[in-house]
Amino acid sequence: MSFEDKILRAAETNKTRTVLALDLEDTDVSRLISRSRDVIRDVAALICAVKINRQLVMALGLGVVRDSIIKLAEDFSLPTIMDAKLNDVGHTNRFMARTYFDMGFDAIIASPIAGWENGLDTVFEVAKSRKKGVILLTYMSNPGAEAFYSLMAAHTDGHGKRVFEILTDLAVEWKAQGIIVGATQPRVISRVRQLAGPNLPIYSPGVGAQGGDPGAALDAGSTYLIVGRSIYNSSDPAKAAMEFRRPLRS
Ligand code: O7M
Repeated sequence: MSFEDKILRAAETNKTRTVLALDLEDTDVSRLISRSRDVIRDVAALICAVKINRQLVMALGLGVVRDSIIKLAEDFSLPTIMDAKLNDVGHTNRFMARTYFDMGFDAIIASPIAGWENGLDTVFEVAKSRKKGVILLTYMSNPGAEAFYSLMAAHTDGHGKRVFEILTDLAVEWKAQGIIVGATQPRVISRVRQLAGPNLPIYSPGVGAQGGDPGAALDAGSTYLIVGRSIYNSSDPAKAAMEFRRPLRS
């Protein structure tokens, strides 16, 4: 089953659009593993995917992430997304994408800034051959993101476009399986939805702890919400995940 089918199936089964960002920190490795696993077990029926950041891979190593986290997510039929933010030249991108996919990840996040030729072409190639997903970072959720992503750039067609508009066009052209737009920017989400059409999934981080409003992001056109601290730092993660839960189709 492809990544898109897996996440859609989990979203429909669990009546949710929440992707759990599993970014826990702990200096004690075995406690980090058990806390991460506990959060997944607590909220498994309320989320549609698990996103893992490089910080967890740094702390645990890829083999442990595979055996203790990816396999657990699979037991709950939840796809896993590697937040690698790939942004290098072709051969190293290919190696990283292949390695993460070999570990069992269903999708990978990359930065479109690297461009296509001898950049992200290799990532899409590897992903396509294995029915994995590539999700592109299009507008970040932090306040400082505006300085670059909203910059007006002269495009080759002669018209000025903002950087995020160019990145959205590229995601469509490259047939990405999703794009990331911060939930803190509902107006940007609306514009991206307008440019990308109705079918390209928009993943929005930045709700809760970063101040973004889930309802505003979804109304503007986001498909999925990426939520971390508001769930895993809660004394009752399941209750917190319930509060973020929105059905995919109402
Ligand atoms: O809910 P939080 O704020 O605790 O976590 C948000 C998660 O989304 C965390 O894993 C970040 O790495 C990620 N994220 C952002 O917060 N902002 C962005 O602009 C982009 C991402 C992201 O997922 O990038 C791929």
